[in-house]
Amino acid sequence: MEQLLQKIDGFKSEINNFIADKAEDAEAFRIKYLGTKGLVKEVMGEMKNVAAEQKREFGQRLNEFKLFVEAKYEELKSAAGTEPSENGLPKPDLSLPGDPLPMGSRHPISLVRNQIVSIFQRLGFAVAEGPEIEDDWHNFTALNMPENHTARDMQDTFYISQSPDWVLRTHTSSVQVREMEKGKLPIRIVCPGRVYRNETISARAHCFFHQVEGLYIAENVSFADLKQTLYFFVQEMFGKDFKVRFRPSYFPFTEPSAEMDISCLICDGSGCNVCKHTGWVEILGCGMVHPNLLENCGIDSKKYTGFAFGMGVERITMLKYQIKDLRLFSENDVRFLKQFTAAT
Ligand code: 2NL
Repeated sequence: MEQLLQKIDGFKSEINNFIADKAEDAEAFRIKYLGTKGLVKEVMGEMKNVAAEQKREFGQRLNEFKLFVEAKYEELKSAAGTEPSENGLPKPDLSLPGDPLPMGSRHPISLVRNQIVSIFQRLGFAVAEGPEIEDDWHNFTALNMPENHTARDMQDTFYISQSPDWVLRTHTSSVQVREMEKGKLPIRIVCPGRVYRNETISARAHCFFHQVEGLYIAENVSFADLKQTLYFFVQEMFGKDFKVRFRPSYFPFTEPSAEMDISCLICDGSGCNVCKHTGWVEILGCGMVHPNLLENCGIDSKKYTGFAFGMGVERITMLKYQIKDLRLFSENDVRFLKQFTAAT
């Protein structure tokens, strides 16, 4: 029996040194030591050759050995990662946690556009969207900018080379024209979207940017309604600690027209680079819808009046987050993009 026990101890050190890199190695171990023709079965078979008075002790030692081999097998299996499956490939361990996916964040332009849109939604404005490739009528002519109108020169336009009648829209006013043409009144909409202008790319200009335009047409809509709507908007957007002013301006689609400024949020009106030492920053353009536009779209300009406004989302985002270069918005540098987190 002594000899047998020594043999078992020899196997123990062999077993201890067994290494399984793959699931197949653990399986080879199982076959070699725990299989029907394996070593454990073999030494168990020695029982019959052991003297009767030693059977009890030998049995105990054998049992210990079996447990030792089984424990080692479990260890090798988990070290090799997986149990072998019928097709020989490692079985996936479904209890393991998944690979972590890095959390993305919304683009700052999307965040601010959503914020602008939701402020107007709370005032009862619906959202309207339309095509980015527009015909001349919806982008220019209907908006009081007929062929040869000087305002067309103000915006360098991308024309579709196959047809001079098609352009990349230069503003989302074209979407509002489409809504007016439907003839369902009153109209109270905001139109967010991407627009295109043929500009040389720099810190302050890009060949595409984003706008939110708004339009309200009903009976008896006045300039006072316009002012109050926009007061509400800037207060919701920027807080309440600043001054607001309207300056007379010109747009072909509105009469009268105005631009809205707020006192500079950076220097509180005392003068800095952001406000170019004027104390004021321009936020948006607006005005009363020109009667020609209403008539162009089949709306009775004697019965209905309306106001409209338009703002650049990049401009508002730059003010809000003090971003100095427009190009950051389209370069997709994650070091820039991951700094923006918000619920919307
Ligand atoms: C600006 C100024 C403006 C409008 C857009 C508009 C649209 C229709 C009728 C009348 Cl359908 N007006 N839009 C009006 C005034 C200003 O945008 O600076 N945008 C970035």
